Amino acid sequence: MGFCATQLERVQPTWDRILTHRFLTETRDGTIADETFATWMRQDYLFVEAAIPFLSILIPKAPQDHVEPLTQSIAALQKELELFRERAAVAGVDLESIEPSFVNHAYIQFLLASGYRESYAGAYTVLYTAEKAYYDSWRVVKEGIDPDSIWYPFVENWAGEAFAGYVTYLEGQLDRLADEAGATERAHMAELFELTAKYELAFWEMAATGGGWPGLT
Ligand code: MP5
Repeated sequence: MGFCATQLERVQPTWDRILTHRFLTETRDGTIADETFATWMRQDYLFVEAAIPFLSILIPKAPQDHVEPLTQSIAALQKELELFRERAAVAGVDLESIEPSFVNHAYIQFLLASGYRESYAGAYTVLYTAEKAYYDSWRVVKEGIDPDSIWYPFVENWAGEAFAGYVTYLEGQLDRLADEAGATERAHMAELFELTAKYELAFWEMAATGGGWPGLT
């Protein structure tokens, strides 16, 4: 079994909590409150903005055959930000003067620190786990959401065929990087995998409960 399959099995309890999270099931069933979805939109807009410098940091560390795919991923994120702005306009959600929630702030710091401090394989682990979590999460939503929902373009973005192909590509590459890593590095990659899965769960929980800071809201 490859590294990714092994890790997905290891973190399965967390992964199950992600995929059964009420944010996803309520979005799927069309019962999500507009303000709750708006919280996710504002916070994820900031997260995607931060993912651009994260990917940029990886480029100088990347093997040559990863440079073009990483560049393409950055271009895809720019398009994704456009999708957020377009949907926000449709839904009347204000994306101006927004601040990261506590959980989002922590996740963004973790993302950028991983980009700067970890080995390429370590940072790539964070990338794969976050993308895989979004793919699996939006597949849950796709199972029942009304295709006329104003949120459907987000479903198409992360649960469509193009993104599925991207996640499969990342999986193959991460398995290869893990094969090439030594035992110590591979164990650290496993920690980063688990931590990213926990952040993904925390992100849905934050979206469902509001984007405040402890003690302030
Ligand atoms: C992704 C995301 C997917 N947009 N937000 C979170 C919290 N996790 C993962 O990443 P991308 O870069 O939008 O495909």
